[in-house]
Amino acid sequence: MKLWSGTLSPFSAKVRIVLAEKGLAPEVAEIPWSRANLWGPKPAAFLAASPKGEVPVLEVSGLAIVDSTVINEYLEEAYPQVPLMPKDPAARAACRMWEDMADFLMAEYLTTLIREVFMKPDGEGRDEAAVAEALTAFNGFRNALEKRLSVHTYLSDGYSLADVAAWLCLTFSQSLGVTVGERPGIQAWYARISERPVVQAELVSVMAAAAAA
Ligand SMILES: N[C@@H](CCC(=O)N[C@@H](CS)C(=O)NCC(=O)O)C(=O)O
Repeated sequence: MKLWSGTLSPFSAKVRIVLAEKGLAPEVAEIPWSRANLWGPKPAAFLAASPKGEVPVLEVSGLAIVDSTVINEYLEEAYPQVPLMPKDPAARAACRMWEDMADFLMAEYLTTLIREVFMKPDGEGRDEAAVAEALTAFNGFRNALEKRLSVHTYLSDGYSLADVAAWLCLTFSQSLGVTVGERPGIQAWYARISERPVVQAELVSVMAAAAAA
């Protein structure tokens, strides 16, 4: 098994956490990120495996699996010994919807914050309307999370793929100025997820890469 991954890619982080939670340690090939070049260079072997030129990609027995959600569902089916989804079909649908919501925010609005906040640290030329739209979207997500987490321990029935995606969405957006605010349900859940050794190791690695970027 081989993972094409980017340390600063939240979608790659989703897969790294799930692999580690399941006790899997594939060979990892890094696609670097820099302020000057963004993602790249991208080796020919990576571009052959990834039609969109995006990380993550998991190569398994000659098959290149793309998209973090598809990869994680493959891992869930191939390595069910450490389950990260509930069994009940309705609960599985709810789990997938949380993951999809987190993925949507990361794809649409984390990108905005990276472009407008991370890449323009002095604020010059910043598209404030785009930033405001992103902050509103993150606020709506945090409200939905708080509604669930003020009465439940996890987003699904037990720690799941949904918690991994939502935790990454909050972690990456917090590093770009989105705060959780007075939301005790999220705060307790965030601390609970962060305590997991696999998640803690991922956090250390991402923070070190972000500091160096
Ligand atoms: N839907 C995809 C999104 C993957 C994605 O957007 N990856 C970004 C990094 S976070 C990427 O590789 N971008 C390459 C580029 O923009 O050149 C997934 O869930 O894996």
